[in-house]
Amino acid sequence: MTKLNPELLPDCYLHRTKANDVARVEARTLICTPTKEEAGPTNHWMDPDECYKMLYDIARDSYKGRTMYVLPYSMGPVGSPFSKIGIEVTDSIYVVLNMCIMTRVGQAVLDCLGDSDDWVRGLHAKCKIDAENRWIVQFPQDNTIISVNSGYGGNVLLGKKCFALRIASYQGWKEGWQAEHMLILGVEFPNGDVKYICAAFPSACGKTNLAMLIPPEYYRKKGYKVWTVGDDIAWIRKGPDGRLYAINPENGFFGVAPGTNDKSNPNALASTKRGAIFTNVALNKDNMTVWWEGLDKNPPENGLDWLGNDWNGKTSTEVGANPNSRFTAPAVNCPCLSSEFENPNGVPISAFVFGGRRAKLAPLVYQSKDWDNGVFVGSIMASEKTAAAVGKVGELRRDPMAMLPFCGYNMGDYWQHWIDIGKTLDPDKAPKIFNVNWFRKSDDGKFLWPGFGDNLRVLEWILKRCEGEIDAKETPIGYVPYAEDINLEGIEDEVSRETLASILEVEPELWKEEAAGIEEYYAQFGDKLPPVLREQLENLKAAL
Ligand code: OXD
Ligand code: MN
Repeated sequence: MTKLNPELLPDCYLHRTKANDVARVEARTLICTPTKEEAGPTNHWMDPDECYKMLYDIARDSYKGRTMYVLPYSMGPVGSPFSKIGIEVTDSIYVVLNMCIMTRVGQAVLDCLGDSDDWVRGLHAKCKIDAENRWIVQFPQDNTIISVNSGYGGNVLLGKKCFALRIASYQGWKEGWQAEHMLILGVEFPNGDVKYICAAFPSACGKTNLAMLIPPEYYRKKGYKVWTVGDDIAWIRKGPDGRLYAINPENGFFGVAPGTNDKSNPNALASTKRGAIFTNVALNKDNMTVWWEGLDKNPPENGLDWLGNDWNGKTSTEVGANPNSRFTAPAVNCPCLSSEFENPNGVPISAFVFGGRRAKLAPLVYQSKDWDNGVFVGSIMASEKTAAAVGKVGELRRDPMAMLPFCGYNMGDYWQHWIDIGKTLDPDKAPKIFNVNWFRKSDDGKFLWPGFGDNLRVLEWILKRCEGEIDAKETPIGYVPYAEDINLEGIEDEVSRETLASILEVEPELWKEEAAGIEEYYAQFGDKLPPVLREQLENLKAAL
């Protein structure tokens, strides 16, 4: 690790992983349940006994001559009724330092745990960072995670994706709560009321930007504010008043660096100014600061690229930072961190929002007809692939609730769990469920919606719908806004009413093709597909 400029970036470090080890590896991420059916068709599976043997054979002796670190950590505020404890054993100081940012680590956790056996076992061994022997393995029934031959964030910070999503989703299923790949934000209205939204997007769809949204000037002047509770994961339970409450189990942000700048996300940038770790970005050797594509127009001339090679950002045709380079930043640094961040009882949720990257088809926003229809809307999420996971960028993949790589059990059972949760909620108290698509493009490939801070205009419509304050147009897919009901004040030059109307359009012909795609996707779940979702699909087809 390279220590960065102590004046400009106090207590900050740069770390480079091996070139073969820069992203999560889904093909090598396993859910080891006693039967393959428990893991389901969307997870990679291996027999647990066979897998333990394989992993111990790979890792045996790999700690010899190295330092072993033992990290007791809490996901969620220590002692909160939502929180869970893990212990990670690792031979990587990078893991230790990152976990100290991303989770709550230390003696208080052990004091809280006492002699309880309710903790998640995590074993990480860097071994030789051999891509052919890299495995990220969850054993949900054993509360155990084993990760070998990687030193990259999402594969080795076991509290995050492995525990807080894969193991926790399984725990939530068994215990009646939910672990979701969702940001949590609060919108403060001029009268001081704050309403909370949980939103799920596939990796690198601007989730961190939305979580830290800066209201457009027009809204700022009126007194609107947005507060960040979490940018990636939400743990959700029913509260004593019958509403759903969410906490962010993490304590920091593991954000995608490229594209993060003063305009796109000043709050995230501010969060990285102290006590942060940068992974696989470029180094400016003159002042020992960091740089990535999209930070500013001033790449270092005397730099090192993410591989550690000499790099002149002004003349080189190669990128300086890996497209999936990251910052690990303490949540407390974030200027818009919610005052409820440490609230052990979480925040009440008004709306769930699902989203994805679709150049066509999905309108800017629509509201599901009811809870079950909302579960359907989440289950059919699809997005054009990004750089956060290994694979071809741009191709479409279905990513239900953005949980495809993170659901620790059969996706069919997971959908049924959503439906069952809905049955326990009074419809007046249940969050309303929406879908958004910030990424609609014109035929010549231009984005039609400005996105970023202006997404607040859509959140405002969503929250008005939750309060029953505004009408909407019923369509075969759900309720769509009337174009005049989305506030365009301040961006009329950028987005005309006609353009807005065009991205609110529901085109039955395209949706019929989509329904055929959903049918094909659903087929793999066989009997595990909840009957409610099959019915929802039939209803959609009939309505189209
Ligand atoms: C992430 C991801 O890193 O979803 O948050 O890939
Ligand atoms: Mn994520």
